[in-house]
Amino acid sequence: MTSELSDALRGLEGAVQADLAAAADAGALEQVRITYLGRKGALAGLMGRLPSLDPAERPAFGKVANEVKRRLEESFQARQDALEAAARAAAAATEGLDVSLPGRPLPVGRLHPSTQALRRICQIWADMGFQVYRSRDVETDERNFGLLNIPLHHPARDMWDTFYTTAEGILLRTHTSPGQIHAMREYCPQPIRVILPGMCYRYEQITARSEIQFHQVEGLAVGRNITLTDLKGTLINFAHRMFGQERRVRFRASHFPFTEPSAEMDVECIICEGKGCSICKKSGWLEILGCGMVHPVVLQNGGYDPAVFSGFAFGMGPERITMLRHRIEDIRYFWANDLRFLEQF
Ligand code: FA5
Repeated sequence: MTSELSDALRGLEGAVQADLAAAADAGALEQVRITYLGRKGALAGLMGRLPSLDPAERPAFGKVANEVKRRLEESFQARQDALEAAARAAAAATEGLDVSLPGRPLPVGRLHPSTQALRRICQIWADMGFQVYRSRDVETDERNFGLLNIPLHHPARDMWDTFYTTAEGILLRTHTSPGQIHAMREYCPQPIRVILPGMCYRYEQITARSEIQFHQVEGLAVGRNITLTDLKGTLINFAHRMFGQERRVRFRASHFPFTEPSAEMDVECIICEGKGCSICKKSGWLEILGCGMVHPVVLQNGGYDPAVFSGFAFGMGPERITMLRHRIEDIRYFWANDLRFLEQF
């Protein structure tokens, strides 16, 4: 009985191996599994005959049957792996990789509108030979005011409401003009052509037009024979490149303690084309910067002999310029960190 069953097991094993080798796809393989290894398959049928054996013969038969079962399952798994690998290789050879499917879009960030304006301004001045000069945000009272010809208790200080620190004589710069002194003292007696972009701070009432923190871009040119004509020609060139070649500009006399003479520069209103609207207060003009010839006292404080050297300087506010270009009615949007605003640029 035992040898008959053992022979049957060996015969079954041979048949399974032959059928596995012949199975050419997943369907045929599944058929082999059901026929031989399934719950009602041939192997289960043979093992079901175990109870009919003499009890003494059962352990030996059970051992052989389990070994056969394990070998068949391994063979089945190996054949399945081989068929799957072959199917993948065939698909890769015939179908290739489909790169035409659209990818999943990634959210892309963008530059802050102030950064965009700063880069545009720096680019235009770079084309005219002005290098960027970085100067500190935390300044001494002397450089922010004194060396710029604004002595202590001078009424001109009222033009710049100031954040003072608890350290005596140390403040947050109210404008980028103290950078003029740093640049002059570093480069003297060489000629200078720099722009100084950076953040300024003023202890002011926050309104739609005024923030307590805003950017300025200062400009400074020092050399021999620099005249008011150079100042005007350079700034007109800048305005035309920034706002359009056909845009009219004008200079109005003004006062800054560190320039003499001083002026403010207006561009024709870009909203109403000079006709007069609420943005330009019916004047047709918009102020974009303050400027002037560097005061002899400031030249001297920078180390230059005003009898030999002259220069011009200017200071503009990129946020105000951006507001004009994009008709932004409130400066507070710039630092409010609201994506609905930022995503428009
Ligand atoms: C000055 O700060 C001078 N230092 C400019 C200057 C430099 C004149 C060199 C001559 C020579 P003013 O205070 O006008 O000037 O400021 C210059 C620009 O900074 C303004 O035209 C405006 O664009 C911007 N600005 C001033 N205050 C604020 C504010 N509170 N919020 C936003 N922008 C401001």
